[in-house]
Amino acid sequence: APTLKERLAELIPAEIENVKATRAAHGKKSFGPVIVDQLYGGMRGLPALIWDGSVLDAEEGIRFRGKTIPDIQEALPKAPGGTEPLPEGLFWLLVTGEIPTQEQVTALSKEWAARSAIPSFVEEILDRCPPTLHPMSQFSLAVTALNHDSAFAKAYAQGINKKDYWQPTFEDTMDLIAKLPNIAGRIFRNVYGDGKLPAIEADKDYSYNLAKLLGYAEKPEFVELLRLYITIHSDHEGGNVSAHTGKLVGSALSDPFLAFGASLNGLAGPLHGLANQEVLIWLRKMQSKLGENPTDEDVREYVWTTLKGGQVVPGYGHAVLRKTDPRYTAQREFALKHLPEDPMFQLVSKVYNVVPNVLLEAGKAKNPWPNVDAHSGVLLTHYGLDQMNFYTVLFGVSRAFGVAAQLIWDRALGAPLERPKSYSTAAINSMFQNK
Ligand code: AMX
Repeated sequence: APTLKERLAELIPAEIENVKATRAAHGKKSFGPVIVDQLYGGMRGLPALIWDGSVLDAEEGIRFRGKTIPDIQEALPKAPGGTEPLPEGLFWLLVTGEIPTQEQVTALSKEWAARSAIPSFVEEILDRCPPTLHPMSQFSLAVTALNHDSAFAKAYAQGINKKDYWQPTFEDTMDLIAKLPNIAGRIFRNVYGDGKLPAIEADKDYSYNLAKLLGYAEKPEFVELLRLYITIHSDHEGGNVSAHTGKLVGSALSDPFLAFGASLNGLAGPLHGLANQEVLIWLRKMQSKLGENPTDEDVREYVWTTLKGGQVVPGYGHAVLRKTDPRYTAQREFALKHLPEDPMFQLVSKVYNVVPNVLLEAGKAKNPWPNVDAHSGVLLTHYGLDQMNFYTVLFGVSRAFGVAAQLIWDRALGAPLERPKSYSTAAINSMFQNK
């Protein structure tokens, strides 16, 4: 069976032809008008990017290469004795559009374990960070610093031919993904522990090794949770802040470490990936105010207080989705299976019964339903990982999968520099003066 790189080499020429044919057939067709409000409104709904790994439907949620979350839970290879998909398989799917064999997934686990070591100067950068520096800032520093050994940057400096860009890009993205557990683990141990880190096991899967570095290898249920977590957080089409940033920065031929470092800085914002931390803080505050077992009415009032204070309810709403996020549902199912009695999970369920109605009543949010971040923190907390400001780092580890897959294809297909047109308000006013 071919390796991932061999399979890619087979797929790329046909995809280059496919894109050519698509552009020849549809290149001059219009998606409809662009209106001025979209320039002021964060470009919502503006068709502007190609992203092959996944497509998001407002009602149905995410599909990875055409497959829903339940589809991939069914189809992707599992760890021995496990029931959740291995993220290795999801990466293979994102990159090739194909479901890998168990053997191919095992080979990927081994390859990532073999590439997992980080340079000692990056360890030193992390060790010098004050524990008060947010884990996401540390994460971004370390990922950016990996650019020191970028195969792409080196090949570019040596004058690589354009048509070969994808090869060193592939090598860099494999290194990037492989090294993230050692970075995340080191941040975790430095900030919350004694800084000592166990070694990655060469014959274990990616999620097991990440769990081990965090100190959770002895909890098989937690390892399963990580497999699910990384799989469902990996990719959410191309327009979200972290994905789009990675693609944008990559379009300048910045190498994958620079591109993904930029993604992480976007993911660290409270309206995006930091929301999982925000949700837990918000729930904790609610618990301390209302006690362990609040009534629906108490929760309702608490939600109204949040809104009246000019704050958002974290974990609710979405720029594209208009229904409950299937990533929320997958986590809820995990909780129903493994921790139905957990008091925090019950609070999350209660919040789920109350918040959408309040948001509807308030009448502003276009989507009153929960997103992925409304649930993830509670699952992690259940197993003892209650260091909330670390949560977005785990989101970042998994978001690398989606960004990496697209970076490889962008270089394989010769994606150009991104450069949309901007206008000033004065220009808009003069342009439409008499119209
Ligand atoms: N609580 C309170 N108000 C909300 C809200 C929420 N959860 N979601 C949206 N609104 C408000 C907006 O702030 C906006 O108010 P404004 O008109 O005063 O500026 C109004 O409703 C309309 O916003 P929208 O069109 O529905 O949402 P959007 O596309 O502009 O933003 C999002 C989407 C996710 C940023 C927003 O719903 C939000 O702030 N949610 C809470 C934070 C969160 O959970 N983020 C994580 C999203 C998933 C992810 O990226 N990881």
